[in-house]
Amino acid sequence: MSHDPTLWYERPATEWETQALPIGNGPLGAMVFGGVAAERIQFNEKTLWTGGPGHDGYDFGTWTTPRPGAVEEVRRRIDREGRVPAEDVAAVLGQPRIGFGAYQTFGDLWLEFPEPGEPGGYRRELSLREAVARVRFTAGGVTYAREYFAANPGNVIAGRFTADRGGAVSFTLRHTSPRDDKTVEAEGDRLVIRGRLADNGLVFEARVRVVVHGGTCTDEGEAIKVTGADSAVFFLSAGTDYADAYPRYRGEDPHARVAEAVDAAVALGYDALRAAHVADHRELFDRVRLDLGGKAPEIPTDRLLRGYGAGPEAGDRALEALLFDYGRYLLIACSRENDVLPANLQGVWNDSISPPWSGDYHVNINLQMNYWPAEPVNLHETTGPYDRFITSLMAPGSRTAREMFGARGWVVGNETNPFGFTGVHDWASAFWFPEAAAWTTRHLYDAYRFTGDLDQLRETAYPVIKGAAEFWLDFLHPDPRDGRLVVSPSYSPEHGDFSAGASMSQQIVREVLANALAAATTLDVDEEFRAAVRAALAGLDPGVRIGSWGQLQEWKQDWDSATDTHRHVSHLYALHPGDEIAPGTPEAEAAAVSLDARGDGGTGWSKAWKINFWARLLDGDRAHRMLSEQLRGSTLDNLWDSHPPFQIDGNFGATAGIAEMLVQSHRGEVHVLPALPAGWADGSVAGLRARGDVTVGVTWRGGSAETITLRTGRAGPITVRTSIAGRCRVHDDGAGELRPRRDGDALTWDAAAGRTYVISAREHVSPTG
Ligand code: FUC
Repeated sequence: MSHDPTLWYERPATEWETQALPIGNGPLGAMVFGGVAAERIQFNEKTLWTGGPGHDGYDFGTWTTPRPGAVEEVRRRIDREGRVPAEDVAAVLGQPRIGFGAYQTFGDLWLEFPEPGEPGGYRRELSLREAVARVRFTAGGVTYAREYFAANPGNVIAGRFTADRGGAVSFTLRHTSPRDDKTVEAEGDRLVIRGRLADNGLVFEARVRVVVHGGTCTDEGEAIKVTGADSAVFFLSAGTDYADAYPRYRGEDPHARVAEAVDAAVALGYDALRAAHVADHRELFDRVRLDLGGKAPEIPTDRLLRGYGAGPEAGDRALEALLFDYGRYLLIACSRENDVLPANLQGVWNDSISPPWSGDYHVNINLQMNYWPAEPVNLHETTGPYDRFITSLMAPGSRTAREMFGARGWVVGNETNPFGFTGVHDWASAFWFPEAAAWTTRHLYDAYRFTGDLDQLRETAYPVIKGAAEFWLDFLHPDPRDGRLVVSPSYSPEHGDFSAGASMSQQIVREVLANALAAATTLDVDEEFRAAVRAALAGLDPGVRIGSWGQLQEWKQDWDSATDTHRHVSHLYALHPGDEIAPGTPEAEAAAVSLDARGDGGTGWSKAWKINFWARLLDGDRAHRMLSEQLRGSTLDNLWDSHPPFQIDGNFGATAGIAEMLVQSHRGEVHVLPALPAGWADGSVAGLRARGDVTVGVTWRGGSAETITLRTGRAGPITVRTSIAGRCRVHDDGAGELRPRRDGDALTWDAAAGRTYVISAREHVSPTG
């Protein structure tokens, strides 16, 4: 059966946010509208940002004048009074934000076609497997077809216009944007958009070239005019002189790069470029395949979404699987190994010069959530720009650590930009979160757990993790109440008062210290540092407490309200994304009490987080309920997640959550179908990744695994937890039938590298097992 997950619609998009369809290659993104008489292709290049060096007074968020003793003053007040309003802390430690900047649209390409007459048979679609957007309709007896893709090889966006009658392709192509700090020139088959952002002097350039078959192509003012062609194609590339290099953040003029990319695409030709693009995309996309037992009914995606929960069961399953695939598609489209910047709050897509939250990098959950699915869904390559971005924060972040906190290591606050903003601003409920640095390094260590790549751990990950841990070695504070080491000032993201030792603060610090210690031990380096980390861990307040109504406490004191439905469920960090709280423990039960109290509502990303929480609690039905809440209340017609407004983290959180329902790998075991909901009775998944360098597939029927396939990248003991452990056979493709150790639901054996092990259910087990 061919597997071609597709979003499709019967009308052109009229709204950017809810209807247009995203294509992207990492650095470049575009939104396709599919208009009949006028096609709009809004596009982006991920480094086109205002703010930073070049903007007058940019200070990286560090204090413009030293404030000796300011942090200690807040600490002392917290020691005395227990809790301090966020506004009071911001008045002492905050400062107005200068030159933070915002992610910018590059503008729109408009293609105006001669009025074709009333269209019939209109279809607009996005193939997730090919990463190609298509539009097709018939008008005046002619069938018109257009398609668009963003190729990572060659770094161009391409479009093709065809008709089934010769000479029927005519249009005028122009560029518009809300900027006046640019020029647009057309010359022959070329359009050049070039300028320097008035805000910070960043140089930007985009180029388009049009190639026609038959007909003519001429410049006309600031536009290109195609007349009477059999078919036409365009190639677009764009860039800026941004470089991910502290302190100037500037590199080469983009001109040569952009011109070469477009000329190379013209020389290669549309068909060859398209073939290279599809192959490149499918190498990543085809690694995973999910079937929830629902063949997609022939219903357009917007109607499928509206009918969700009320329509045919098969449609619901198909939509859930489509949302999962879409998360994988979007991650590939907005974060690639050759990208300069990671996926921002909107991935790479933004039609505005003042997008929500600047289209920035919020690091009190959102950027991290963007990358939650990457390892589990076998897209390690997409994490390159994330890891590099975190690493690049060390230079400005160590200055901030020194100047504001008097600490070694490095730090970043609640949100950051591409220009090393590692300090503070003065929005009281969101200005202070130095734990963010430690949290971002979670991926660096976790990637090692997935891949087992020691070189990467040694060379790239460890120094960054160590730096984040070192900061806390210097900045932890003995709590006068009990002598335990606490974070102070501590602020549970965007919620409540400042205090000492909020649960999330403690859980994150514990994790970074534990990861730094484990990494240093594995690499056999830094004895002294290891001793200091061990001592800190021994003295650290645990940050996991069960409160008076059975809940997990959000703060060290029992201040939680049972009627509070705040979207951040920060105190459950140790359950997810952390792994300190294991299912079946009293702490896990308390986490469930907290989750019940917070309810099933929230912003898009908050619902996505709750899918993951319930999956970790092994409650597949609740995880499924959260997935349906997200689909019903926080998903737009183009299946983008809505905060509201559009924010891409929820897409990635949902994809991660679905993966987490199917395969988990925490605390040293691969757990297959840990949280399968009743509604997913039959299905299969292939290509998911588990920690320990294992690739996992499973088919299930009647809610129970039939066949589990494990491909091991490395030799070593492996433990697999599955409900069929007591009635299964294990087959090794190298050595035949295997006799694993059996302990309840767990099977353990010594795996060889590069083998495939197949666990199959059988109805009767012989007494010897
Ligand atoms: C966090 C959240 C908000 C929003 C913003 C971008 O601060 O609390 O809901 O998602 O990031």
